[in-house]
Amino acid sequence: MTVVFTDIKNDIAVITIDNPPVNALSHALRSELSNALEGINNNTKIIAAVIICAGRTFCAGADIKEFGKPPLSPTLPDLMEQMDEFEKPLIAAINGTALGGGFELALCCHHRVMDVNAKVGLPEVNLGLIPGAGGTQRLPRLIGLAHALQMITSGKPINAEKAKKLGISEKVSEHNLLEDAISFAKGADVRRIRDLKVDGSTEEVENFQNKIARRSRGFLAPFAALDALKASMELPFEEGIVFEREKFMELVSSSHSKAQRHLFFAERAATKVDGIDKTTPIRKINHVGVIGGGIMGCGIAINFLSAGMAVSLLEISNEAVAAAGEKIRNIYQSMVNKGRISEEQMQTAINQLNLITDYDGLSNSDLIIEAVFEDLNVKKEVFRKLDNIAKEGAIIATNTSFLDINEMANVTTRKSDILGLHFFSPAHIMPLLEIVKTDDTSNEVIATAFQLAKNIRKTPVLSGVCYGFIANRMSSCYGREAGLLLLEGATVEQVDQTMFDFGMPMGMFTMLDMAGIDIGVMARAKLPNGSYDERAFSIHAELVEKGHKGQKTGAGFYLYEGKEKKHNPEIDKIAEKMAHDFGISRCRKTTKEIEERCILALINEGYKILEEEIALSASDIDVVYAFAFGFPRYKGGPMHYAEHLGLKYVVDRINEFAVQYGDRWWKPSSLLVKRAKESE
Ligand code: T1G
Repeated sequence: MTVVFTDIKNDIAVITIDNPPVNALSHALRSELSNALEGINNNTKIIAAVIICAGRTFCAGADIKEFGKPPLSPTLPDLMEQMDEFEKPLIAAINGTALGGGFELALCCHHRVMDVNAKVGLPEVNLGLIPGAGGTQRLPRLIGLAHALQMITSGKPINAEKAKKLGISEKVSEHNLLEDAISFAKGADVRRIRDLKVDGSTEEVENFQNKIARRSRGFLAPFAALDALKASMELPFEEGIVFEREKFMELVSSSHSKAQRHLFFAERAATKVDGIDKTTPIRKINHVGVIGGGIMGCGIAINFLSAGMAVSLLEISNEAVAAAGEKIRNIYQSMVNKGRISEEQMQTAINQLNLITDYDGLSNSDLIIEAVFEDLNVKKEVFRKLDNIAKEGAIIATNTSFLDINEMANVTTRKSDILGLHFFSPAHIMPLLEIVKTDDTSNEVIATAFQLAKNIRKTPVLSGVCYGFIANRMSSCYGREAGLLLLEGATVEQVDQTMFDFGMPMGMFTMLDMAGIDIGVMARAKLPNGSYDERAFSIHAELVEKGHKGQKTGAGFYLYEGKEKKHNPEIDKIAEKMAHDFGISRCRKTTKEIEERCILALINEGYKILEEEIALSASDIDVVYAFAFGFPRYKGGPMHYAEHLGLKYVVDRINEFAVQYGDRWWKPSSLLVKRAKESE
């Protein structure tokens, strides 16, 4: 299939790239573009050329699927070099998102004309890479080091207005991009970015290193990008290009980049569900009802308000609903204060909010999400009421994070319209949305939920019904091992530091103190005896009994004095007493054991979830854990990490733990054992 077309308009050549879905710079595209450029260069009747892309976007980068395979010529750097030697003015006409290699290709053109809605960016760090086709050498020459540092280490694209301000593009096209690019080409000259000097200093790079240290902790790519940007100042252009390429080749075969590329495709694969495709009807969701004005209810409402939908938020009294309104307003005001949104955007969103105290106010809602207290009977009562007042075809959802949604659906007459939409706290920030289907949820309702997730910019993953679905069910196993390790002699700080060093945003006990230890204790109190390890959560229960619920009470697994977090000696005493009561011997725990107990517990439970078909795929589980709990993306998620460790090694370690600690929990999933054999 041909993907590059050349058309001559008077004395201007128009090269159209058409390689759906995102004009990725595959080998076929590179070869055909190289041939087209050569032809135009040798055609004396042509004075200039425009490169434009068909479809929704300019080239969105190198073809990620080609990474890890033997490079085919012309490679992207070959093509860039050819474009650098192009003798006629070359104009890039940019629509959609020119990203990575696509933006680097545009930087090899002599001028750039951008559609008013277009964006440009170098997001390679999100794939564990650095720009590998000249981006780290050309961008700082064009816009200065400071802006290049920001764009390349954050990976965030910028819009046409900002790109014009920075001098990336010389024209913003409001209406007809091709015409504007052709008319620009008529008067254009040959201007090579490679000939420019970098405006900046090496100190800037060092200062920037400190600035990104915290947010890029554990990642390789952002720091490799700093080295390449430093080289852009210290080395001549050609040597800088060689330096960049060496760094790129190191990264492309690294486990970090393999893991981050895995997550890139896993996130997209999670939206593909058997039985659901473009023909599956999707319901229109213009008006959303939210029941419960607590932290979760308000966060959920903000997602829909920010996406331009009307929201009715219901609470039991005028005081309570007014307080919820205030909470939402304060969250928006802090977004304005941080410059994330404009005053006007805040007002537009808040104007869509309707505060109510009567269920009848939800009778026209297309979707109703309940976020009331986590009690099955309370939720069933809400579902009964909604069944009476909701209009036909309305979707009714629960934000429960662990309760049985089938039981909620069974009290209604519209079971196929019921599902779980499980947001993570803070709901207006955390990217993951666990879509939980019951035994009866229709494909139409599931498809509508996936579309909705896209509209509110969430990363959706489908889960079946079980206690805690995918996310919290796995977390409870990690939490179990963390609790047992305290009884066996590890300290709170040791367990948290180990998991922090592993790459988690924080340790289990810091997370529990932040979320509130009482939430888990209350949830477990409703579980049948023996369904969880009481020993592992005995310290949690003791703390809550003493009124120590975490940060909100100034004491939990740590003591809190203002922002300061301190060791809580009470924990050591409780742990010793509980260990004695349960007959658990105590000794010094190694970091290796702590890490493996916590991570292998996650992995084993992941395989059980897969076995029970609660999750559709291992990569879905990776997306859940990376996007809900911040599992280090450069490790790809627990299931990808298990492959990295080697499944045989994982099974052997689990069996060793079974010998040491019993096989109540350390029984390898049969699917894991089977996969380990296959992998051998
Ligand atoms: N290579 C291969 N496939 C790609 C791709 C790419 N670069 N980008 C997207 N796809 C596939 C994607 O998997 C999906 O496939 C379909 O296209 C639609 O994507 C040398 C080293 C452009 C903003 O990091 O950010 O250049 O699931 O669902 O939501 O320096 O795709 O349908 O089978 O995401 O509209 C740098 C990656 C590469 C950009 C569109 N580029 N892409 O978002 O659609 S590295 C990137 C995106 C590089 C050079 C280096 C987004 C998008 P399928 P989609 P979307």
